[in-house]
Amino acid sequence: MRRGGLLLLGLCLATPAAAKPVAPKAFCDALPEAPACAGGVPACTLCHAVPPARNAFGKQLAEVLAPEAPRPLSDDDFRGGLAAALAAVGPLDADDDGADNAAELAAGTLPADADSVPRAGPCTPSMMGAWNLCGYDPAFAFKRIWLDVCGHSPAYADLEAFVALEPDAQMARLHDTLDACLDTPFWQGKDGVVWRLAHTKVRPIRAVKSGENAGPIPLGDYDDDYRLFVWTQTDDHDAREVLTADYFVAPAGFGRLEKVATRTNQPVVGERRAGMLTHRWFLVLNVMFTGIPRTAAAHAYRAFLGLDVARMEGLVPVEGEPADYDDKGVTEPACAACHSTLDPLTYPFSRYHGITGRALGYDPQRVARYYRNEAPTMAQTPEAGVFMGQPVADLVEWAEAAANSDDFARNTARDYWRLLVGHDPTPGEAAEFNALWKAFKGEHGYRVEAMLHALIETEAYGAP
Ligand SMILES: [Ca+2]
Ligand SMILES: [Ca+2]
Repeated sequence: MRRGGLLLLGLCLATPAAAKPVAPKAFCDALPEAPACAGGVPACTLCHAVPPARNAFGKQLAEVLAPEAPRPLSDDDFRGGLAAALAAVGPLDADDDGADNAAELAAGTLPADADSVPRAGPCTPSMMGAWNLCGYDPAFAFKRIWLDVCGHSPAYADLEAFVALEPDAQMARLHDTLDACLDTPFWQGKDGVVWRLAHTKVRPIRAVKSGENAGPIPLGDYDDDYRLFVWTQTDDHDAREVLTADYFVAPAGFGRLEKVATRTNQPVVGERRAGMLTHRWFLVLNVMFTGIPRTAAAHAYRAFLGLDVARMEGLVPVEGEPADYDDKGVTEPACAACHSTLDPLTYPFSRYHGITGRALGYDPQRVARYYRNEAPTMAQTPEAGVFMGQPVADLVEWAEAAANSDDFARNTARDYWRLLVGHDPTPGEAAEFNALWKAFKGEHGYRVEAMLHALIETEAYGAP
């Protein structure tokens, strides 16, 4: 076994024996409405000083968590006992700040930090400013929509006319304004707001771009990735197709886009396509020359689901994994904590070529054909994998499961929340944020524009 494999992807933990990768998710299973779960799962610092050392709240919790069970606790004992233990320490005040632990968890403040205390008392209206500082202010929202979505302030006469409207008419005008702005090049054009929102998912590199404005070593044209992203996020389109599309999106002149069945630079055949995940650029960048391309799975998980395996997010360990087909040493305890999730998440990516000479696109024999000499068990690498506990036969099924997951809906809503509200949902905004991503998955039918109409009605957006 190669010890160098221990550093693989930086996923190995310094303290495997004491780490509890299941803890953040178990917490949210026990207290799903806790504000700390609004943005995904709580930070380790809820219970730990520096993991594995516990803070004052973590110590109280550990004392009453499954007291009869052997130490260190198994994951099952931990999960099984957590809800009762949280209830038991609720009336205590770990940080002595006057608010009991239950009140702090409900308010989203930190039960082990005396400087973090639930805010008392209602908001007091300010008489000083033009905006209504105590709640939703339609005039503030009106100006904000103009700036955020149309790219400039409203004309003074428009603002005056808006303020003169009755409240119902003001709300109707806000939605009309949003609709008009959503159709502007500022919002949905090339290099517009939505296009730029894809930067962290695409991770463009000018030097290896092909197509228009090609670099010196043209390997893939990521404009296709941006176009698919913009298409899925605009008009009446289903945002999940960023992961499930079996089509491409091409320029159609005058800044317009159109769906097409093939692109000459896109080698993956129709029934093997999974939206951006099987675009040439995604595979060039994330698969490259790797037999078991863990980077591809980790990037997809992070970019589209908001889960960073390296930060122990989204870990759902699979029995018998990691099998370590490529002999990278990932069965070491320090690595296995993350790789028992990451490796089965990666197998479905292993049949897609990255940068390998003439062979491009999908090849069911790719690992056996090109990588069998890398390790004795390499050729046994399966194509089937596991996505969050759910077996998937291939990447198309992987993408389908991902697109339908709560994490995808939450991450998509969070992208726009960050963009328009300006920061991650705070504990105080958790109720509005949770309602938003659930509506996106439900009544909005994964239409981003429908979700944005709901977002502009939130206090978080419209209260100055
Ligand atoms: Ca307290
Ligand atoms: Ca506190």
